[in-house]
Amino acid sequence: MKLFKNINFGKLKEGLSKTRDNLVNKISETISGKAKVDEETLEELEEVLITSDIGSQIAEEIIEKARALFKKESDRSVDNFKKIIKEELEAVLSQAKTNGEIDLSQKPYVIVIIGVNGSGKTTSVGKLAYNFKRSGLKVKIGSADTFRAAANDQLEIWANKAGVDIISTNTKEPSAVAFDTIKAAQKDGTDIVIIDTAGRLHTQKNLMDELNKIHRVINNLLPYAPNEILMVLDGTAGQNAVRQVEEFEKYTKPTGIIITKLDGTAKGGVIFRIISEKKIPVKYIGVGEGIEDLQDFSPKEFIEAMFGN
Ligand SMILES: Nc1nc2c(ncn2[C@@H]2O[C@H](COP(=O)(O)OP(=O)(O)OP(=O)(O)O)[C@@H](O)[C@H]2O)c(=O)[nH]1
Ligand SMILES: [Mg+2]
Repeated sequence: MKLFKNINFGKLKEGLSKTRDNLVNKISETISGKAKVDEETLEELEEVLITSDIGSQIAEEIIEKARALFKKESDRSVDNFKKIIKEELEAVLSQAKTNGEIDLSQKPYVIVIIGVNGSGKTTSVGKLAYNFKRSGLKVKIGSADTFRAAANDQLEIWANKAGVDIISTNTKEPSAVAFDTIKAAQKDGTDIVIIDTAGRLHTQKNLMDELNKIHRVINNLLPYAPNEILMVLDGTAGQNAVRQVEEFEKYTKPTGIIITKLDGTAKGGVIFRIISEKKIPVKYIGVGEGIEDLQDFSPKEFIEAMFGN
């Protein structure tokens, strides 16, 4: 079946306004008033792109492409250049696209949420649960952040808001919580299990190993699971977000990414680098703190929202 469809274009556009200032408006400023995009302008544009978080590799590729297409004088219009940039950026975002399907032929479908401290994991679990529930699915959340004392209370608030069950255990063992959640899900025919985990840094080896233990326990119960390991990245972290994925990949294999806090940051351009360098699909984006503020990610709509006036 199809995943939920939650794209509020206005909210997306509003959320991306600072990223737009940082990227699109700077491009416009560089080329405005010019009749044609000449070599000097292309070099200026390359600099703008490089300093905008999309990464130097993508910046260079775009400029090369423009140069190649600008063989004819008549092609070098400002509008044409904008069109090229839009197409190229959309192509970058489409490099790791999913069809948005989830396979519920085997239930429960299990999603494990991972990431560094404070990236927005628990909030995203709440928002995801809400969206799945709204699509008519039976959802259960596993509170496997046994590290932080208040974590369970925070997740419980989200579970209540979303109107879904939450499983927490008194034990201090995250994998035991995952075990209990899946057992409970099997018993009552739950469609989707979402496991929240504690924030961790790659330098905390015991915590990184613990992630694998959670996966093992899930996989022992359900040989096809976990279906998804979603890594949550804080969009305001800019280039650091790419590094976080690289470090986590040494221990586990994220199948998808959620980028949070894209509202209000100027660093949203990092999404281009993450996709082009890591080739991991961005599944959802967070554009606010509210329960409705998780959107599924669509390259086309993201680009339209970013370039829209
Ligand atoms: N503006 C904005 N804030 C967000 C978004 N997602 C999460 N936050 C905020 O980020 C902060 C941290 O969110 P949490 O969900 O607690 O992060 P976490 O990854 O679970 O944190 P730990 O469990 O401590 O590692 C909270 O204040 C959230 O409200 C988002 O998309 N936009
Ligand atoms: Mg948390």
